[in-house]
Amino acid sequence: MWAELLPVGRDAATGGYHRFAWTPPELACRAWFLDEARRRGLEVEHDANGNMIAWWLPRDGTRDGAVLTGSHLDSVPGGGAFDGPLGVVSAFAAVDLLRERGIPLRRPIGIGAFAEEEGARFGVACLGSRLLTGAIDPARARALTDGDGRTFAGVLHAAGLDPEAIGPDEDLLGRIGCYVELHVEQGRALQKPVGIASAIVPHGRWRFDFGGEGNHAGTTGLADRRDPMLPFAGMVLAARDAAERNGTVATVGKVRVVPGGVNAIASSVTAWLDARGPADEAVRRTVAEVDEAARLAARPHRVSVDLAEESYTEIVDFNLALRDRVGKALGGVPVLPTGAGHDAGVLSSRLPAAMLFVRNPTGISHAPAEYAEPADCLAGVEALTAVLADLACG
Ligand code: HGY
Ligand code: MN
Ligand code: MN
Ligand code: MN
Repeated sequence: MWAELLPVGRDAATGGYHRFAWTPPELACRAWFLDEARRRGLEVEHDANGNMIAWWLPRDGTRDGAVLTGSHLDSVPGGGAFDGPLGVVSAFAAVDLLRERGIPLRRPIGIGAFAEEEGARFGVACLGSRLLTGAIDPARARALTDGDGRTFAGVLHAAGLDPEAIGPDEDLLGRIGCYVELHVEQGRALQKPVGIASAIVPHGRWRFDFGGEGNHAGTTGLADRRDPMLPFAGMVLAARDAAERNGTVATVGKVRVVPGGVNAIASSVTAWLDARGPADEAVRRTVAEVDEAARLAARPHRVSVDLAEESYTEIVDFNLALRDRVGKALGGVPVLPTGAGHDAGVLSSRLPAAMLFVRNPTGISHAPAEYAEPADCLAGVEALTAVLADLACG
């Protein structure tokens, strides 16, 4: 069960998962979510942004002061099996344990599946929770496009949602007392099966657009070229140098070359920079230095450079009171910061949020080698059950 949490969208050749928001594999996971909720008699709420919440409500019908848990179902391209689904599957398993153990429910427990957490399709990380909390302008979100030029508005419409209705949901937020997300560890720090997040470091992603001139690879002399691949190459190398200088991490993992022909000089190159680090200004300095290097490399080739910030999250220090309470419920487990962004980080701008991590022996994430031992996954379920029991039951 744990090793193949949700075998949907798995590439048999690489073992990687490809579950972009609102594509068939992720839609299949959405259908799985609804089925799991239905099997448990949980009422599912869909907000206008594509987020889903399966509610276990107390007998007296209370809807306020809810404890929300869950995570996301989408993945990065070629992602691992656990990032996202582990939090959702564990939430259903924790509700099952609470019920089996007859622990009386005092406050609603919601199991959330947030939309487009990875931002792999439309470019903005945690798009669903950013819309829910008002952290992104709905008009900007509607206009976001995927690699095939489809707009987010168009995809929502095709999924039966009204693109004009997206945006903050104050009624839903007002009903939630806190959010606790369980997630596979994305690194290799945990020596125990379960840990707690202290903070999420500042992190963001920027898009570089390099504009050149398409031409024939064989008949165009070097002096006549405006090749955007050259400043792009400079930008990639500059990202590593800037990260080393500033004590941050910077990654260029996605690039789009137009037209992408072996024998055609590119007319344009779009490249994305992911930069993160222990302090806001170090991340900002990293990006500024990459931008400067890209422009310097572009000048002799008469290539244009445009830089756009796609999403940025400042440091998230998780709510201390909730973090300590979760730690107490678990009887003391390691507390550690993370360099990975999560919906819990976005939600923490509007309500107390906490994160539980389940040990990852490979330390690898966003790749097929991402892993968590079944025994550690079960320890994660027991931990989430204990936290939910403390916060919502008894
Ligand atoms: O990119 C991240 O840090 C997260 O895994 N979405
Ligand atoms: Mn991820
Ligand atoms: Mn995740
Ligand atoms: Mn995440």
